[in-house]
Amino acid sequence: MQGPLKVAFLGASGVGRTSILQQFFKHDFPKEHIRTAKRTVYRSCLVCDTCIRELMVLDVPPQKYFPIDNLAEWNNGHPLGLRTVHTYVLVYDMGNLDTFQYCRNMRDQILESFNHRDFKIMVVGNKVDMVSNPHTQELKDISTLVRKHWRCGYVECSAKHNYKIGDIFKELMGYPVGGTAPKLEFTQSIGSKNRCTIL
Ligand SMILES: Nc1nc2c(ncn2[C@@H]2O[C@H](COP(=O)(O)OP(=O)(O)OP(=O)(O)O)[C@@H](O)[C@H]2O)c(=O)[nH]1
Ligand SMILES: [Mg+2]
Repeated sequence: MQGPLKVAFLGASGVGRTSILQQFFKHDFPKEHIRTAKRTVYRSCLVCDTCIRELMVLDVPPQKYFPIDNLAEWNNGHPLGLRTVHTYVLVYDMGNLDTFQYCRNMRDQILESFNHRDFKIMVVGNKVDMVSNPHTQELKDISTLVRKHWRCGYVECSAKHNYKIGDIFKELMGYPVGGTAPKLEFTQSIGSKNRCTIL
């Protein structure tokens, strides 16, 4: 088996990073907003079809700046391990599109800070349940920008309703979920094919 797949969830405050991870790893949805004050690590083993992979996910407090080099990562006395990650998951709140700006900014900083591209970036739109019309031009533009121009995986989900949370992890495991804008129904999104399960 390969070493653990190391993933960092990044996003503006309150977009639902912790809720997504609590929903996936603990089958729980924290209704109150308790700000993440220090790094939390979730570990598990994922099985996706015939592929098994150890997973290590970092939930970190919102970062204004991505550490530009290893020294910067160590300098603040609390290294977060952000420079040794395989996939960065940039989360925004679909009910507050201003939070997408954080994703743009963080993506630019990540790309600028490395002289290699041995990592992936994916984008997650959370709180789709807060959006009355998921087919607005603004949301289509974000989806097109991420999928076609950035060439990144993109999932629209609701941590509250456990809707498409499994798809985030399928995508992380290398099974692109692609897809159209979600329908306004909240069912568990893990179908019988490409099943992604925690061991
Ligand atoms: N309606 C709705 N609310 C959500 C969803 N996901 C999270 N929330 C709510 O949004 C608030 C913030 O969620 P958190 O998971 O704490 O957000 P976070 O990104 O971890 O926030 P920080 O750690 O402060 O940066 C909480 O009140 C959650 O209940 C969702 O899918 N739908
Ligand atoms: Mg949090």
